[in-house]
Amino acid sequence: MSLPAVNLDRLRSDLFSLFTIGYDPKTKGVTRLGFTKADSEAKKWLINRFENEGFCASIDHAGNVRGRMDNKIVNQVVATGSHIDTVISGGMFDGALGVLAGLEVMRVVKENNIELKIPLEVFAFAEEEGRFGGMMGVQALIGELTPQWILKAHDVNGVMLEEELKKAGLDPLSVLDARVESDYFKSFIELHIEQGPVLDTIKKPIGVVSSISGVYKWIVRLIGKSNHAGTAPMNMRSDAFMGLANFANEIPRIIDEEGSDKSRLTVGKVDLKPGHAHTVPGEVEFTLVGRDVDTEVMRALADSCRKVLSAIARKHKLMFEFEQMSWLDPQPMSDKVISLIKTEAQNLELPFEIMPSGAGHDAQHMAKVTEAGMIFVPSVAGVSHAPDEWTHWQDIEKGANLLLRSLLQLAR
Ligand code: HGY
Ligand code: MN
Ligand code: MN
Repeated sequence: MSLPAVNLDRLRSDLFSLFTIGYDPKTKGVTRLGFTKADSEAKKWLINRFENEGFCASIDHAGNVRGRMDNKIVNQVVATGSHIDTVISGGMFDGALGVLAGLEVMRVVKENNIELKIPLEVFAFAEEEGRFGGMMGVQALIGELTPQWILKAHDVNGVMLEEELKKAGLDPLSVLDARVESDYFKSFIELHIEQGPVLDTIKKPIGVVSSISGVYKWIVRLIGKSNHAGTAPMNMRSDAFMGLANFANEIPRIIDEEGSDKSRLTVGKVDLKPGHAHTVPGEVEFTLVGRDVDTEVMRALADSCRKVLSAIARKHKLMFEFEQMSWLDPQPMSDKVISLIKTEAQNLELPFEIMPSGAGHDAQHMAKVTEAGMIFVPSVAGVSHAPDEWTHWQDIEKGANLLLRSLLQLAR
């Protein structure tokens, strides 16, 4: 009897229809930032998809969408899933693949009448992309959030999380009620695109993730003095842009001296104030995201960034301040789940690569409360967080079948 397999057409059709929510024909990308209208619309769409297939779905107090085959009360599940919020102008697959592959696994279990000892649950974790810092949905589930963080959290434009939660119909402090019992999760596997160039370069269809990089996110401010661009002599300026430019030039040296080949420092958003061509910028606010697979290296990077920014502020007669929006530690995946995924890949005769993840994922939080693993599929040219993020359908089918087999191993 042939083992069950996913139906790629169904998965592809779900991916395409979700992609239309928040799609921008100008950029060809999709924007569904956490707790925006597009994000809420996507959650409603997903709940409908579960229900149209005869499954049960709900939104919890933290905005996580949770799908089950029935609404029987259970005290333990095998979980899978990812996120459906996106970055600005993102691609079709980041997060969505893991959630919709989980839905497809449920359809295959149902149509093949597969008996499961432990029920499956599919999650679309809320706000994974860290609009407010961190990965709020999964951190709420595992009980990592505090009332202080919830009430203080804001995005890079100063929009308060509290306000956005209320607009999405959620009570900010009830977010803490989303926490589940620590033994609720028997195990967790997340299918995700690699978002990097490794698998595409070595031409392997599957990555089995060994560990997930840590990530910290700062909002940095350098405050100098606005002044006339024509009259202010160059040596009498407190020019915030020159401070940032000086820091940008220091990044390669910081990584060389304190980092590893897995270290990343990224300035992704810059606001120059007052932002007029004839005015020396008196202030700059920018995001700084640091990453590495080793906590000590992450700390060394952060310390060095702080020291270099202080020195640059003195040199350019600027004030330096920063706010740490989040610090997520690197996390190893479970050896047991890694070897299970490897065995199922061998059974499917899929070549695979054991590899770390440079991107952060919900799995790095699930790994704190249960045995967690991740399956990667290749990103064409390693591109992600951009409209031209792409993964070939054959690879999607292979990754989804490996997810199916691995979950069945855990749930049967
Ligand atoms: O940015 C990341 O690492 C992930 O996509 N949230
Ligand atoms: Mn993701
Ligand atoms: Mn992402």
